[in-house]
Amino acid sequence: MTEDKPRLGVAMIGYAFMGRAHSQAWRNAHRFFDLPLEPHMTVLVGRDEQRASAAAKQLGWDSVETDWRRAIEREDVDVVDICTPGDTHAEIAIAALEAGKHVLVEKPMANTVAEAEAMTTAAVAARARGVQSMVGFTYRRVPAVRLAQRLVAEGRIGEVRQVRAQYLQDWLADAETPLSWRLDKEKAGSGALGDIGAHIIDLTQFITGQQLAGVSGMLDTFVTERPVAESFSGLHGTGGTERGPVTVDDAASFLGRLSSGAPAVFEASRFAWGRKNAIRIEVNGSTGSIAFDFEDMNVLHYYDATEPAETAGFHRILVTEPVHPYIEAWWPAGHGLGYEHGFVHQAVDLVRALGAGEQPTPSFEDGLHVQRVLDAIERSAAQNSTFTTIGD
Ligand code: SOE
Repeated sequence: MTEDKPRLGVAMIGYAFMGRAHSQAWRNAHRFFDLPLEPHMTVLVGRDEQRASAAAKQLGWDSVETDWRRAIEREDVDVVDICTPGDTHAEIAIAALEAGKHVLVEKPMANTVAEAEAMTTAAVAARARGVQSMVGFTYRRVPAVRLAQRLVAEGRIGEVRQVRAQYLQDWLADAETPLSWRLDKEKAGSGALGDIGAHIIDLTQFITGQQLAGVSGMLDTFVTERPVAESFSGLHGTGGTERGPVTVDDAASFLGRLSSGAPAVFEASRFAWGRKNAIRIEVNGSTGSIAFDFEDMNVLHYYDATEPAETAGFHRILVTEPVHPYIEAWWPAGHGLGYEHGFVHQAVDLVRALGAGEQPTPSFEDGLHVQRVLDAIERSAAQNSTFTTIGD
């Protein structure tokens, strides 16, 4: 069906939780959506040849490299998909862009503003040569989130007055959950702040169409030492008797002001027992509200204050109709989508932009702004939550 489409060779670096999520996206995108180019799962990169080969076989990659530098030199590679910890993003992304490869990088884009700036400089130079780049803020691609963004842009809730956003998980609430790279500042940059706080910053900016102009934050680390992992897979592992330090925040609480001056309240925690992947965002406007919770991800709640008071109330919109974003390519109404579909939609949007020779979104400029927000929250927290303006 898609045989005569031009080929798009993909190299994916890293094959843990995110690598698995991206692999199913590369496998399915062109099978469900009509794309201008056909992605090929050309090469998976991992340092340990045996483990990388086993992962490549399981996930469907054609070949393996143990050095990412070799992968970005390959002529059969057009896109480099970076699914490694944050401390490697800048070096790989810049080298790939300079080698003429399009780049998709997992969030947060980098560990520091300086790295994100260097990546953006490389992205701007590459764009002039037709080489594109994108940051993987996947939740933008959840149909209900897309619908929320559309309703706000169409003025269906009027002027944005207030936002409250939470990203709550509980995989660290057990003090015996062992250490992993996500708890190491050198590797991850920050803790809940960058890992999941970055998502709600991006979602807020995406849904409202506004940037955060300033923030005030608090960072807390509840468990400062944990068992060193003997084995780890996804977010869970087994620890031994040796213990090591946690060098990042466990929870980030922050306030922000959008460019319009509207206030936004945020909370990111990996310690919220019972909350597994609860991304909740509510936007109140002058004529209505929208509310979303990822734990019920096929639903968007919409309140239209212009309706007669007698019957007004939150509409529970089941976002599974063919008229809803991305749905037509999937299942009949009511059958619903899951976590993995956001990654497929991300691959779809990237490939469509590449086919059209356009810059995909979110761009590295968008990612850099999120990085600046993260940095401002850290600086604010270090100064007793002083309100900190986000610089250019
Ligand atoms: C861990 O908190 C994590 O895997 C994040 O790193 C991802 O971005 C999120 O999608 C799921 O949770």
